Amino acid sequence: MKLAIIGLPQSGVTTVFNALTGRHADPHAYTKPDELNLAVVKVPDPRLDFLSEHYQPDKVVHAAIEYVEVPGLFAATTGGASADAGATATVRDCDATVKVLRAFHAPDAPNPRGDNDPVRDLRDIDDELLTLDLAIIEKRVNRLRKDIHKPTPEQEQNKVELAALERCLAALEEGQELRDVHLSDREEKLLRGYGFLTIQPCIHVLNIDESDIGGDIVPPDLPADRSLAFCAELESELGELDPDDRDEFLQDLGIDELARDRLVRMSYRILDLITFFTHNKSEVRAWALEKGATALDAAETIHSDMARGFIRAEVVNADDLQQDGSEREARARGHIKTEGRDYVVRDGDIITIRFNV
Ligand SMILES: Nc1nc2c(ncn2[C@@H]2O[C@H](COP(=O)(O)OP(=O)(O)O)[C@@H](O)[C@H]2O)c(=O)[nH]1
Ligand SMILES: [Mg+2]
Repeated sequence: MKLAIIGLPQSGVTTVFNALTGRHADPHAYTKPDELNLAVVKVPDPRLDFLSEHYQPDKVVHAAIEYVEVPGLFAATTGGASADAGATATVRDCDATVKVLRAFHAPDAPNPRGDNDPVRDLRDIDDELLTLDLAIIEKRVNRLRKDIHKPTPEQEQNKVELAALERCLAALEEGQELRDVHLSDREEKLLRGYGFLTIQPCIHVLNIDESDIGGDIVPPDLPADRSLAFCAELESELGELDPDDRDEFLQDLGIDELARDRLVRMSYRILDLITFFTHNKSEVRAWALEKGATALDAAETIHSDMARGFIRAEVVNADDLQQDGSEREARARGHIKTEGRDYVVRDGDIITIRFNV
């Protein structure tokens, strides 16, 4: 799963990236589209600590979420060049977007728009994303309208696609995002390849001044369950501290949890992900999986061979195992189950796939 970090120039996109990764990408360097900042961020999970204690493996591997910084998408908003196709394609390829909105003051790095107005900035970002989707759909709809009467093997499918795209087109022309257009499973599959930008779930990051930490600062126009406020510059410095020293700092600053961890948890939630675990002698590992996925999907996530040769899954939930204290006790209480390929995985399941290839 991959999220694109985007925002207007000088809103702190690079600094948010640094806060996420503890990396030191130079905020002043121009990043070319072919040299994108890409980060793999661990998903914190207290159950992994228990499992590591319990199984004593050589290695513990966290689930991970990827973030890619996509600069230059909205330079035109502040008088620069319009978005290049490469940058847009990178965002299309992602599963969700993180929109950075400027709410900090910095005399040595003034807001190119003069004043801070995160709600205005979000509106401009969304308008631009909508325009990019509109351009693709208009082109495709015009093509299909011309060709739809030709009796080709794809004619039936094209009719379904055209009908869906026409609904999307009408919605965009009304200023509605594609996220809010109802699509059937078939339509959704047919349109997936276009990578529409306004269909992606998104998170709003309000990049605030250090002095505003802890304040009630998120404007009411932003959806509270998909918005975070933090000071990216401070958080990027916190990321560099030794974890042992960090907690005291955080307390003094009134910060409950690192922005990185908050953002990863929110990413998990908006992408509708759960975690399952695997273990063997050498490794305990957490994996991200879409909610509603089956044991077979879990097997596929680990290795395609496991899915191909799937026989059964042995499953115990980490919470049960922790309460029961041992495998033996978990078995006695019926908490270790044998499941088939269609079993719907629950968050926290420890899964052992039996397979044969
Ligand atoms: N005071 C303050 N300055 C920041 C913050 N975040 C970014 N900056 C500064 O704002 C400028 C633009 O940040 P940058 O991350 O390069 O923005 P980008 O153009 O969106 O990638 C830089 O000079 C940063 O040091 C912040 O939270 N507080
Ligand atoms: Mg930048």
